[in-house]
Amino acid sequence: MASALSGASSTLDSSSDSSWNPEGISFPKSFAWGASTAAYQVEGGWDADGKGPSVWDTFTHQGGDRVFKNQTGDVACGSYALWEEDLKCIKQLGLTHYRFSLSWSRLLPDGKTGFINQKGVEYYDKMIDSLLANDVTPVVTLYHFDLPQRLEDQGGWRSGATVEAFDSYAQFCFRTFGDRVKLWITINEPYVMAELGYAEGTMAPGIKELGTGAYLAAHNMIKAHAAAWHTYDRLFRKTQGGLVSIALNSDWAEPFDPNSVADQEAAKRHVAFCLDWFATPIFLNGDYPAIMKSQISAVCKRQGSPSSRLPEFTQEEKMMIKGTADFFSLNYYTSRKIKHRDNTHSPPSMSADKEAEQVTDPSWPVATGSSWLAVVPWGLRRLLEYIKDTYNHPIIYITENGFSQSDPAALDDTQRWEYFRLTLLEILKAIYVDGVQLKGYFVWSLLDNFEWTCGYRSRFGLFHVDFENPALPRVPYKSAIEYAKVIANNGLMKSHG
Ligand code: PNW
Repeated sequence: MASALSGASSTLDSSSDSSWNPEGISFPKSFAWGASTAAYQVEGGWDADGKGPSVWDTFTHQGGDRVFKNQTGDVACGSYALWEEDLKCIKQLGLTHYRFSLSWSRLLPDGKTGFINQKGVEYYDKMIDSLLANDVTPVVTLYHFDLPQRLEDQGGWRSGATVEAFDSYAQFCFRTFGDRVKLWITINEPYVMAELGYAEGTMAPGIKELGTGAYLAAHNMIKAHAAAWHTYDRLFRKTQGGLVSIALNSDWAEPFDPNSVADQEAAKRHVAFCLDWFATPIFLNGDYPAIMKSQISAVCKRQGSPSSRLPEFTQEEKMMIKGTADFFSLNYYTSRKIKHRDNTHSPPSMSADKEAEQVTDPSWPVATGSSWLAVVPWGLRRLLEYIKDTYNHPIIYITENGFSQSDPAALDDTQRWEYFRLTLLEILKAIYVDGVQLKGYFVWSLLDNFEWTCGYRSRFGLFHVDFENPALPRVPYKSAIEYAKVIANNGLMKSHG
């Protein structure tokens, strides 16, 4: 093992204090140890008991080779019927927290509160109650990519009507489950939904509007998040005492040539166009990052357009959006090296607006199940420090981090556990050297599941799921067994040899 990764460890540990070895040091008291899933990726039961269709049901049923082998989440891990099996996995790991998402159209089949599907409420009641009975804290995402199809039919995230529908849905969920759920995430990864769902169109709903779709969808998602936060604040915070945030994903970015000012600026833009796009308005000032506003309007001018393709918030909206998160929820997977790229002659798109080109360092290992996932544990530490410095030292939870294997995947995933171990070491440095207020770490994912356009080819689970076997048995990978030890110990054991 050491030999396979020795190169990786040295290039991956670029910290100045690599002599300080935090192995054997405990994580802070009450550190949250979690795993995450999302409804469409695990539940199956796509039309069971009155569930309405979501955009992912439509997208996968349309075929067209947009998903690996035209696979669907119709059955997935069968968690809608097999919740008890998932609970066994959660208990076997000894998780303190479990993050899952509610299927909006299972609760509200047409997306609106006029008709409530009681069977959906019962399913999530059962999950929440049994988690609490086993001392596991539920962390609930309201919306994880699976917009009700009925709302998409009315414009989806390109329409202001979805902002209102989301706020009503959130209010319904807070009222129904908030007596027991104290940690809420409104929207998962608005960046991914906006860019891949509404601009590039590679994910559901498959809208291809390069240059405008992502900005418009993100604009409405930010407003929807803020509205839901205010609804919680106004109607539920006093009685329920919970916290509400939004899960933001980001790469860490390093300049390709550390001595090039152009590359340094491009690396900043890479993070700005992903993380700060949402975090600046929500955590700081209600408005988009200055670097994004100036960059996009400059590019638009060059393209002969007098106005920017980036929408503007009104003064009132800025006041409404500012300060609407009670903690920072970060999903981290990978890092990139970034070069400045002149895009004067490219057609409008967000990637052209950004004028940055991504390069992966060939010395970084890549997760076998996802070509985009270069394994860069120290990038997480840098990103955490950036968040601490930029967003006023917030409380942070890493609500997703993981490494995929490709199907078929061996239960002995020693190499993957090494990636987790290196990541946990970087987290210890972030906490104890950098003073980041990091309160929890959630592995993506509890189970191998439907990995969006990669279908079942890309396995992120701590538990292997045999999708060929109708019983969908869950079996722990070695990583699950090692993670359970870390949780029991509240820290890594000193490695031997
Ligand atoms: C996250 N990309 O999504 C999601 O929150 C999970 O649902 C997903 O399974 C997990 O990461 C692993 O991919 C992403 O294309 C989707 O770069 C796409 C990308 C990154 C993250």
